Amino acid sequence: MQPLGFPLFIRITHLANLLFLTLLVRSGIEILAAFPKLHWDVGCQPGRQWLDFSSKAMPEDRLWTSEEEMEHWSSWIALPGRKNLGVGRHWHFWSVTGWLATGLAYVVGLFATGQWLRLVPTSWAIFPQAWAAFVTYLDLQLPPEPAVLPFNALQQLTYFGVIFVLAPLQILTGLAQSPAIAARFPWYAKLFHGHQGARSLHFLGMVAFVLFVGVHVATVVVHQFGYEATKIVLGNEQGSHSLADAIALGGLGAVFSFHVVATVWSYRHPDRVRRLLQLGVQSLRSLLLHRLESRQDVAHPPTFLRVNGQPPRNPEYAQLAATGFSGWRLRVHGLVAQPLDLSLDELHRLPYSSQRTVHVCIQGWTGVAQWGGVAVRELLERCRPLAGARYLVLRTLDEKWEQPGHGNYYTVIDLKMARKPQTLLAYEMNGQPLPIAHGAPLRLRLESQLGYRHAKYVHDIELVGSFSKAGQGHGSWRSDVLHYEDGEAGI
Ligand SMILES: Nc1nc2c(c(=O)[nH]1)N[C@H]1C(S)=C(S)[C@@H](COP(=O)(O)O)O[C@H]1N2
Ligand SMILES: [Mo]
Repeated sequence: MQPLGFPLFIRITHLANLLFLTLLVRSGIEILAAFPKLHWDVGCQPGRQWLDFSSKAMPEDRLWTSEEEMEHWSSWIALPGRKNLGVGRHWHFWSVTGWLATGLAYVVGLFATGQWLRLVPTSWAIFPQAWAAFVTYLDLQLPPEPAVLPFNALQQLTYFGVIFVLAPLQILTGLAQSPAIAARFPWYAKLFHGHQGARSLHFLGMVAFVLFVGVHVATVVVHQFGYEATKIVLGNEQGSHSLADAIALGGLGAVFSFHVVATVWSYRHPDRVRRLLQLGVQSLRSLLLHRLESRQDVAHPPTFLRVNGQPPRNPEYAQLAATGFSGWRLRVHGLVAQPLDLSLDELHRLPYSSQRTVHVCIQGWTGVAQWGGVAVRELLERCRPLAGARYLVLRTLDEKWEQPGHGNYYTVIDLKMARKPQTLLAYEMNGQPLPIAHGAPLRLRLESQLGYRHAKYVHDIELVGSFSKAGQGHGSWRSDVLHYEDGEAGI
């Protein structure tokens, strides 16, 4: 057999892989900073985390929100760093798309060129050989250069494990954290012990990747940097060492510069970054996920549920709350044949639905609750949307006093999402009237979507043809202000 060198496709995919992996790690750390704790259980009960990256204690004498648990991490480890979950997620999803394309090109290339032989062990002898190499390393010696492969049995086994076991596991645990997938295929999330199990395993996989890259680079260096680098960069051993070193350093420099530009640009123009990074990625996501309908009927009993978004403090809301919401009304108007104006009692007389579901906050925590109320489709049947109606803008009594100047909290859903059976306006939680902290008197439940779309304190629903005039036009308050995914829910 011919010695297997380092063909061009392997060299190019290595460089692309290095870029995407480092972007994934940094943006992943940014996402972790938004809820810097790891749990195994769906309830994320404070104190029950198995790993904690935060020393902050939450106050016991007042209502705190999950946003206060976020950590501010440096750009040296997080992309972009300093509490930028929204932009960090755009980088993560953009990079994972590039990383998957690179991985696909690599694996197709391996099998198309016969190079798969370099990775896929074809004899059981690999195990004793790998052990022998391991023992040699422990003696601080280098194993002998193998004849056919440019690396030894231990390296081969590790590479095989990384590409065919670790990488697929990262993909599968990543998918299990999508609320749309977990809501439609609850059995799938259960394979990983639910969202929190998947999140914990995804973190451990990231640590394994970082260790692998570190050890991989170190072994290449100790196996005589000049010799290996010449092979890797120029594809043969005859080329000039200094040229090879220059190209290798140039590649590393390009990856480093990309990170610097990405970080600075994320701070300066987060909206442009979102627009650019969502190109293609958003349509792919919508194509894969938008059709998925929540079918949750969770057996797990209700758990602790964090609060996110403080209750409103405006006098109008205070007065309604003081009278048990007796003067409160829900208006449904806009492009409808029959506008509605309902009191809480009238809502209670409409057909009742109830569902027990997992709430998934974009920050990473989850919890289980039983929600009761009126399905949005019941309201649609009564108001009869006109032909031009495409979206529902759900407005709230929440002026967001914590971050003034951005208008009231709101969210946009399209008619298709609105008609899904588990799209619910809830006035009950766990069999009790909805508490103020969780959105009294009425809040949206959108079981295939992230928590920030589930507007609390809803009092006004407008049917529109376009939502460009709602808020700043990005489809939700947190998309406007925190650069979360834009468009209507589910896009
Ligand atoms: N009015 C309003 N609704 C809101 C928010 C908010 O800040 N204001 N936060 C959202 C976010 S990010 C989450 S995770 C959920 C949390 O719901 P809970 O507080 O009932 O647990 O509410 C969503 N609805
Ligand atoms: Mo959230």
